[in-house]
Amino acid sequence: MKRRKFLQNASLSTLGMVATASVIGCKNSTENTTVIASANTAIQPIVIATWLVPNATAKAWEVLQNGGTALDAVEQGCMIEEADLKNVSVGKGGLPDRDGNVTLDACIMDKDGNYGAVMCVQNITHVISLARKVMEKTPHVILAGKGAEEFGYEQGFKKENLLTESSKKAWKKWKETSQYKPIINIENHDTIGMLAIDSFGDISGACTTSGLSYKMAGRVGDSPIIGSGLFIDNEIGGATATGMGEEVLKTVGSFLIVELMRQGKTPQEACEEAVRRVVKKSGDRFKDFQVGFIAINKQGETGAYCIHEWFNYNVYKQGENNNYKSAYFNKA
Ligand code: SD4
Repeated sequence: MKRRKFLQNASLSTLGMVATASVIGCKNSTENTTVIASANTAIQPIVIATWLVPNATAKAWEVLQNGGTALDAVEQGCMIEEADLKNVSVGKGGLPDRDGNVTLDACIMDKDGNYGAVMCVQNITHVISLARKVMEKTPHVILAGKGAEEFGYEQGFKKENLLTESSKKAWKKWKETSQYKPIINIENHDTIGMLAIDSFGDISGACTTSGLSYKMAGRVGDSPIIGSGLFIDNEIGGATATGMGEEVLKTVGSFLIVELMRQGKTPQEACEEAVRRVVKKSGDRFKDFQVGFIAINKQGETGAYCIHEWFNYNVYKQGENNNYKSAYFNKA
């Protein structure tokens, strides 16, 4: 696992409509109303993504700066990681399952609550785009395995070998002992979950992964599952997850976070509650796995929380691309 460089956890929950706050004190009421109205419509675009993914958030930001939608931003941002051979948890170069096959999961969700996902896909790098095609070009929301792959080729996706020499080498080494045990943060955890607000104030999200390394053939995690790996409600906000998918699935973590925000919690409070829920359900097992969540609300406030130290995330806002260390549960 590469060493990660980050800033200390800033109080991101205080972000948002700075312009609005600064005009509330205006004396002249007519002027005041006008200014507040325009300040409220001056939406600040923002991108947030799991782990140290500055190139991905930069790409998404570029899309937003060019007037693009949050949906385009999260798709194009995620594609950067899918093509990056150094990221062994996403796309091409991802670590394979225990049989040596790289299988990818992805999902995407737009401002209207539309959702598309693919799971257990081999030989296609940009599964986030394939998930978008499922959302936009089929009457379905999920395609799996061979069917998803065939649909991809029909849509013009290229057939590629996703297993790089170095991932093959790592798999062969793993095969010498073949012991599957999740190791907190040392196991590959670079799944990208990305949330964005565009200049129209609309929210979209995307999540793409090769899943847990050396998983059983056919295993699917939380990342492509609506409400677990990702959830967006354009009226409220969005959330996405990384870490041990089985545990996220059991708590439907991302949906939970959005619902907690609907009930008035800040993104930070909602992420913390979701992590506590995961921990509580797991009994003592939480000591052996990591789960991390990030969230954003309609006002552009963000939150992040994880079980164990060393989860981090990138935020691009107001022209600055920063990586932050997440607050965490297990202080033991
Ligand atoms: C999974 N949640 O398949 C994914 C793995 C992950 O960073 O997040 N890795 O369970």
